[in-house]
Amino acid sequence: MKTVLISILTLVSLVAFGQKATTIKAEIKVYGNCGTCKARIEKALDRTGIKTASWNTETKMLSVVYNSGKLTEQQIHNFIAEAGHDTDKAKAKDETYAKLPYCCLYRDHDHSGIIDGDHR
Ligand SMILES: [Cu+2]
Repeated sequence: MKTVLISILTLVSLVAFGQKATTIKAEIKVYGNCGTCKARIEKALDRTGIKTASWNTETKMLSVVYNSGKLTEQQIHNFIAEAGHDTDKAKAKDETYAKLPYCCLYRDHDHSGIIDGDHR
């Protein structure tokens, strides 16, 4: 009986520990072009559970620090897609993408030759 009780206690504490909210840092590839994209992506992640979010216009990598007790990484992908930007795990709806300004169209336009600082 005592052994059973200890086993149960161990199991309960393991489950409790497993669900403990932890701060996770993730690197997510987000498709986009310019400073306007950066502002849009970071604004989309200005919400509860996300501590910091910073998108690099050069590498197209988003560094995000979030609370895994409040949201999942997939939800972060979905928030970005809702703002009009594709990730490798979530795709923006065509009608959302179509509303982006020209400089932000990353799917069918190659902006790599544009040197203007705001449109890299
Ligand atoms: Cu843009």
